[in-house]
Amino acid sequence: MQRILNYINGQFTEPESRAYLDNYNPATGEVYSLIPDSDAADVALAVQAAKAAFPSWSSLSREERSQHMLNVAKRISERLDELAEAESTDNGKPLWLAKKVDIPRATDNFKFFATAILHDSSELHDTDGLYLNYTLRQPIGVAGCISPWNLPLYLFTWKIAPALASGNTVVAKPSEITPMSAYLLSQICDEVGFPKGVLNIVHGLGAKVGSAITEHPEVPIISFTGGTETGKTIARTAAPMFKKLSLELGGKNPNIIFDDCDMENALKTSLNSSFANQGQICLCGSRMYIQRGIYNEFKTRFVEEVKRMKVGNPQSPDVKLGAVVSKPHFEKILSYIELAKEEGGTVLCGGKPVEAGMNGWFIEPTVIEGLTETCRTNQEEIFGPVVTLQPFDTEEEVLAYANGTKYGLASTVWTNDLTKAHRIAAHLHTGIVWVNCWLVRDLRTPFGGVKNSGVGREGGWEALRFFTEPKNVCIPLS
Ligand code: TXE
Repeated sequence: MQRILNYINGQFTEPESRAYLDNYNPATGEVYSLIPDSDAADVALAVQAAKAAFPSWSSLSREERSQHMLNVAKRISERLDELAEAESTDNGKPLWLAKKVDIPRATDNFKFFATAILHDSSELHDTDGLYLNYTLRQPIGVAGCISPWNLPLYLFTWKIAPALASGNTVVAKPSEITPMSAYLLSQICDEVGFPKGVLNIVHGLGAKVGSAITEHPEVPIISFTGGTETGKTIARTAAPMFKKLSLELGGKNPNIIFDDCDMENALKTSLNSSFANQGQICLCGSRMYIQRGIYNEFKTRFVEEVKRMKVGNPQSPDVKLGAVVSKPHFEKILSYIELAKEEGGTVLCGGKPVEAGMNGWFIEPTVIEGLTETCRTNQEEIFGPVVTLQPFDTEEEVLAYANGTKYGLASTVWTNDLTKAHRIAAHLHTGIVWVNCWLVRDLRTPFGGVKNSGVGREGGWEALRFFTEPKNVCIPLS
């Protein structure tokens, strides 16, 4: 069986413990590879390597750093098919989706930040002609990057690329549930001669490897994407050490559909925003609020379309939904569907596991109505192919529903009234608002949430600024 290895100081290494964890294919329910069960000893070696590589990497010219990163981007594109296959096997997502979205985005992440640093600039403040203050933005040191399983390579590179581009070295940990594409990325770094020790990848459990990275005194900056509870644990560890922290956490995103919307577009996009990647995207809309005038028509048409969505073998080009990522996650999603029924919800379609002839963890896309906005089903992140529908009458009412959770990541608004769109967008308590579209991701825009959805912003200059420390230099003019 294939064994994944850590990548430390440019070497493929076994974990110090020599212990391995099982890695499952969620479509078959079978173990298909082994991953290092690393611990603090491996993290210590990775930090040591990253620290040693920092002076040379941070003093390279921007063009040189950029070129190293572009080499990686190019090789990711060249190995697209293999990476997509690995991602689909590891995660359960449809192969076509990994080919179309996940892997190309990993290339784009490297390209985007590799070229962004060539166009960077900083501020200068003239103090009444007496002094000049300029802002130097310098790399920080060893950055810790911890990423989740839902968009494995996409989110791993979304953190690593800006950290590296701005001159830091990195110790990174992919999710233990989906480690394969990160392992292939380490092979790519090796193939293109990426400088040793600049990017180190340590595999293993969050409670061992993730916490060792967070606790390490020589890792002053942490970028994390994952569950809100894990985010709290990381924040508790990082706070007394005064680490710089970016946390991208869960969501319970509202999808608000006004009766003056373009119904065809709202219907088509809402199918995607509800069920893309089996609903396992932090940006998926999980609470659909539909204005009463079109509620019945929208509901009928939406449910008809959902019933037609094919669930099954991630390798088939015609499946819309593959497997959910793991057995515990499968059980969690099903338990939320049971909870919704107990809370008085009516399942309009779906709600059950799908056989798919593969023994894996498949769930029907599920639509539920008849719940209150305050019940647990509508308050807690399910992170699966489950959405609820609820009618509303007024703008004030729907804003109260939309803003009435502890989360605040993204929201979607459907209306053809431009003034209303601006008004609603301004009043939504979320870091991202999409009007008449969903998941349009311009990499330059600030990305992140408010409330329990996280702290800080990723993307564009926000990310480059996060991964650097601003220093004010003041010089008298006379
Ligand atoms: O994520 P975890 P889980 C949500 C979603 C999901 C829930 C839990 O609701 O059901 O979170 O998912 C590492 N110190 N999201 O438990 O554990 C872990 O190894 C440092 C939303 O799978 O947060 C992995 O690499 N690191 C989310 C990463 O954290 C630790 C995407 C994320 O795993 C750690 C995924 C620790 N103590 C889940 N414990 C999104 N925002 O997109 C774990 N990790």
